[in-house]
Amino acid sequence: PASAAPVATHPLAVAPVTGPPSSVDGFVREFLNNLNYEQGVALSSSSPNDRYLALAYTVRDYLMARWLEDQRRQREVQAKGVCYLSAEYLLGRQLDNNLLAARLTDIATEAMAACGIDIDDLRQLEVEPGLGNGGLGRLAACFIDSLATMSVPSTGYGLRYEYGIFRQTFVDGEQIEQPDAWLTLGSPWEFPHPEAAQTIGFGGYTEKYDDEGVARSRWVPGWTVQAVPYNYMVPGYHNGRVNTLRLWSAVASSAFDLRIFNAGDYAEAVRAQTFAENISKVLYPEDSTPQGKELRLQQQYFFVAASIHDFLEHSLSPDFDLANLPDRVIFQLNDTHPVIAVPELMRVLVDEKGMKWDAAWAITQQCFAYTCHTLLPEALEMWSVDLLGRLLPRHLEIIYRINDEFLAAVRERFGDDEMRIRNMSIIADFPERSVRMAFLATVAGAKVNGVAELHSQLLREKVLPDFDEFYPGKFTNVTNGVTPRRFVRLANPGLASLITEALGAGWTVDLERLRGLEAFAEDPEFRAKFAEVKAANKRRLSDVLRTRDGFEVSDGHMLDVMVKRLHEYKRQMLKVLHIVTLYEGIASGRVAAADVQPRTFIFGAKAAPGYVMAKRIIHLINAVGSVVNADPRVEGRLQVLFPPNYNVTLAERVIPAADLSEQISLAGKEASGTGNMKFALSGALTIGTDDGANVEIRQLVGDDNFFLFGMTEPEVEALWAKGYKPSDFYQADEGLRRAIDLIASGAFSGGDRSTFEPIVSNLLYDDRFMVLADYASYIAAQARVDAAYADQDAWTRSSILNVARSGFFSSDRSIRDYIDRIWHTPPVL
Ligand code: 9GP
Repeated sequence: PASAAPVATHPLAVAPVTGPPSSVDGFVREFLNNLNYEQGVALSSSSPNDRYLALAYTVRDYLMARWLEDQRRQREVQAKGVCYLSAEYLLGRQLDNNLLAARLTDIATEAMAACGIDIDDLRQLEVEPGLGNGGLGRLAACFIDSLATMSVPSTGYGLRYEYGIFRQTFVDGEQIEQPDAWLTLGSPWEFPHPEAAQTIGFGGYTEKYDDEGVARSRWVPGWTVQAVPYNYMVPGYHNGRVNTLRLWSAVASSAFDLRIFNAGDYAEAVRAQTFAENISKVLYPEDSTPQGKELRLQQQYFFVAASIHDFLEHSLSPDFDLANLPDRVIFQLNDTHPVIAVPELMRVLVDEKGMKWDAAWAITQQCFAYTCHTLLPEALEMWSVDLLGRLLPRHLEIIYRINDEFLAAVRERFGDDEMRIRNMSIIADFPERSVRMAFLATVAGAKVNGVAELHSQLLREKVLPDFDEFYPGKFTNVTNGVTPRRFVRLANPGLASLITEALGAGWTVDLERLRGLEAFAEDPEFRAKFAEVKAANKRRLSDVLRTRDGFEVSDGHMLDVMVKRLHEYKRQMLKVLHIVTLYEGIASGRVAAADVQPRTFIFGAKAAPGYVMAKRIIHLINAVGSVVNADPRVEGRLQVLFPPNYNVTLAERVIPAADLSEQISLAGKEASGTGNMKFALSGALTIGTDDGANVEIRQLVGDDNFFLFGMTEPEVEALWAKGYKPSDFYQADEGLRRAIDLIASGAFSGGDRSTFEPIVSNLLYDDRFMVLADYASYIAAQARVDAAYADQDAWTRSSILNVARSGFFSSDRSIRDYIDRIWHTPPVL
């Protein structure tokens, strides 16, 4: 492995920081060089993919000197930095982001034009790396963007899944999952470093031994896998900084068994190789089977162990005293997925570096911090002791000891309160003996944070109350944020220009400046321009959906958008009931189509492959769409569109076009949401519950510019306590009855009543997420939306105020909060 000591001794060892000349001619030269020497083709015979790759290489070349310089500086300065450990990074396309960061967009566009190439055609070729499921992965991508833009020394660590989140298609309205082979044509943005591979152990046993009179433990793994790092550039915006994202790929320690191969058993010969490489094969494999669970734990340990070793070997000077580790690094645990890093660091410090347990534990407790992203109990991971002991026997011993000492401290403080001890134990006894990873993270972390004010409060009060009492000051909040570079500058260029015209440049890195737009909300000329930007964004979306999916978006409709993972708690069902209610009114003749506000409803959502109810809801949305869109009685005034395979690239088109943002989870269930922030920053008005970051959005944009509905979290609790009977709500509300009856009648399933029966009975007799209880309030809020939309000018004013007051939701502000409250890692300028 490369030594941490600076090696660049010759003055030309690092290219000049300025990089290649920033001129159109310079860019063309560099591009043609890459086409010829990297792709091995002439411009005249190059394929579009050759050109895309050569363009990407050229952008890389411009960033390279900065990147190398930053790596050198980070080694030299030895400042405290952040290692962000995350199982997901939902990056989106890289080309535009990197052009923007390096101020190359115009030059590259002109240079391509000079070569007879439309840069837009190349943009479309990029396959986004879908290395995440949803909000959590996209948040990680926003955070590394902000860290680079704010010049904070940091590395993002994660997994390089060969197949990202599945590609969703619909067959007869039902979700079908296809593998996402994002690497087929090669990714020009990654730099593999097989020479820096780490060896990661699994299985085996532990043993005690005598080390010159000191009793010690060690782990003897049963098998190993190689972790090969792939580096990605993470350029800061216009600041000349480039941080690193390092994703690990699994490779077998020995390729295959030549003896078995020669004997003709080809499958057996490569068995070990396949087994090892499965570790980074697919994002979050289905974990409803025991094999799936084991693979997931393997993934988690694989990437955090590789990351910790990588940091210790490559980022510290050779004579570094590990006692000072907390002065050099904070490992941020993004949810429970990387928490196995805690016993791994302990094992390295105690078993490999020979440190005393207490000293190692004191260090470990300062080197980790934990972000919790959920309130759903099923999302707080637990690993069975049986599995953990088999896969990571030494880590299990370490966890037991951490737990013993922790519980002893609890006893000392609270006496032998067995109930409390059982509630706080890192090891749970029921339903099977298992390790509660969120508890381990809380005990080990210097700080624990939730991701919105309400979430952090509920985390303290409901999920981990005993811990909050035991560790005063440990819990804090950092409200999520989103990067304005990708979600305003790139996704919404029309709005970005309008803002710059009004406020000058600078807002892209100081989003609170958007406040300055408040005054413009009162200016009719500005409102007209703003409305034109929205109209243009709708046309852009319409073009995309036409080419991508063959959809025709009707003109003059309100765009009512719900895009997010499909989960019952997010309540896409409530949206469906609203649509069915509107449709039923028209179909029954009680409401004249002409009296209905024309709306296009856009859905985007993937359901976890094993989540049967979520997949049924997808089927229902498509079925409702087919019927509503085709019914002449509707006169085209309602339209339901569900483009498949919602991803970052599509989000960048859908969000800027939206009029109405649906954030309708049951209060107390959505930790934060980040889509809600992107919509508000694009001028969509929110219809939402008092949940997650909606609360803060509403407080900032004001009640007049937000459509609030539904129960509050305490009201939800009170209704549960009283006894919730969804069928009572069904009986009591005629509109609700009609909507549910229409679904139950088979109206959306060709007369077959059984197709959606499970959804109907789930709503009537279970309804864990209280869809029926919030229905009336939701319908009333939608009527307020219609009334407000009727006055287009007033709507535009509200829309401008949403943008003006959402500057708080920049991920730069989140990172500043992390630095102040948790990391204490000042920028290195
Ligand atoms: O469900 C939360 C979502 O509300 C939040 O915005 C996002 C980022 O903090 O994390 C999601 N959580 C997960 O994906 C799993 O815990």
